[in-house]
Amino acid sequence: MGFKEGFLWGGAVAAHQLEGAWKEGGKGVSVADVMTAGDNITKTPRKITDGVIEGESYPNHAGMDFYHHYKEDLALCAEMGFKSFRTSIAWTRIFPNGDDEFPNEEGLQYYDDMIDEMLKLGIEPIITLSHFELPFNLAKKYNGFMDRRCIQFYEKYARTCFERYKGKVKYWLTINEINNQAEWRKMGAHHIIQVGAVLVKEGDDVEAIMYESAHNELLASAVAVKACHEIDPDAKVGCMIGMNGVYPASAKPEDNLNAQQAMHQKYYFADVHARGHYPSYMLKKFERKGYDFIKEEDLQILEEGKVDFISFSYYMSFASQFTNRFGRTFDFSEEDYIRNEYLKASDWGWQIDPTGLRWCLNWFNDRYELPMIIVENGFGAYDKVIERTEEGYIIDDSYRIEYLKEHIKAMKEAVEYDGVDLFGYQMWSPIDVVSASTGEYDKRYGLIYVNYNDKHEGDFSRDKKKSFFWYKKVIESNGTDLD
Ligand code: BGP
Repeated sequence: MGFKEGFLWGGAVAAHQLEGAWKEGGKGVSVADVMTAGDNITKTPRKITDGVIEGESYPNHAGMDFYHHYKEDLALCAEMGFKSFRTSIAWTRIFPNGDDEFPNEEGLQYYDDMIDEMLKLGIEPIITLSHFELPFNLAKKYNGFMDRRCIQFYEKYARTCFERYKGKVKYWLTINEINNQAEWRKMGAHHIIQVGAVLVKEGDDVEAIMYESAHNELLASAVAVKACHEIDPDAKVGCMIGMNGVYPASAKPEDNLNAQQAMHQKYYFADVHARGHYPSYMLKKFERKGYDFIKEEDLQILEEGKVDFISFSYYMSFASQFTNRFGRTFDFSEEDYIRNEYLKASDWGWQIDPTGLRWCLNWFNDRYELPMIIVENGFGAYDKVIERTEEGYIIDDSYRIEYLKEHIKAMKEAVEYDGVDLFGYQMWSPIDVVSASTGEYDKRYGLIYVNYNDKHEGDFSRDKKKSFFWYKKVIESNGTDLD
């Protein structure tokens, strides 16, 4: 019973949200570098500017200064007993413009040192190749993944990383939350630029753009999987899906079918990654809409680039109601989401649903029967600094402990009762980071506090929260001591 030996307990971060040093070490400008700070209180969304504009505030430029603090941060993770650490490589540290002829040695060396540091501490690196930080030049010059040349640029970047870190990195993830963009109706251009560096203009057919650029991203992922298998046969490559299951609002058959269609629309990406081909329901949709971007030769590329495992993030669940918006086609729109009266939500409206994690683990398992790892799960909150306690913490984040505890319990049930093949759990994020959706510093997820805030006060010093000590015990006991 319980988690297997060597279970990869740990935490996950992303380069653009943590590293800062946006101009150091030969780094180029990424799409994250042109995203301004938003604000949850005033409901101000992040803006994507046309390059870096003076007078605007870009939180990813400083991040949490992990670039200079990574040794200290990794040592703190090791103190908690981390078995794994997930971060991403910033594409722009390796190929500053995305289409450069040669890689930037300083960037390659930086990650060499960071990965060596993890290995020295007995921490398994899990590396994401693309986590919302594509070169901005690819967006400007090619309109990102709308242009098939970006598949080659991504392949070159991926091959460079596989060759350089061969034998050191055993787990790679191709594209972070590739499926987020399926929610383009709610998020607009935001996710499409984050995932694919595609700039959407007024009057564009966003739906057509989303499906076509996503297809090219799926091809890029497949090409990378194949390349990794050739270069380092011992390494494994996974997809990364942003998983937040959709429940029907009621037992009404139409609500049920609508929720199923929502799952199709949001998660067909996983079908392509894991099965190597599009599911029939998507091919039918493309036929209905007259999309013809899938070429004959693409089929083999997808078939040869099936992933070895599934990785996913899980924060919340959704519920949807049939509104007849699209009639009997049951095409889904996230505008049909309703508030789930059985769930509480965070200050950002994210509905807290630990049971849903077990549901999602089973959904993946039933469909693909592949090994799985949870690479993000956590609670964003406004933390309050208190006097240092005798135990040594300065934040009492019992709410975060509660969230993580209940989710770990649900994941344990999925392992013990449902027999899902789970090889790791990484909470998001061990260190406070800049929020991806809002660009806020004050939306904190960390077990480790970073002294910096939305008012740009602080010195980036690190300190422990109550959850730091709790998670250490969880790992020490391999998930048996959750109190
Ligand atoms: C996922 C992203 C992460 C991360 C997390 C929390 O969507 O992969 O990059 O940020 O969500 O989201 P946020 O930072 O918006 O609270």
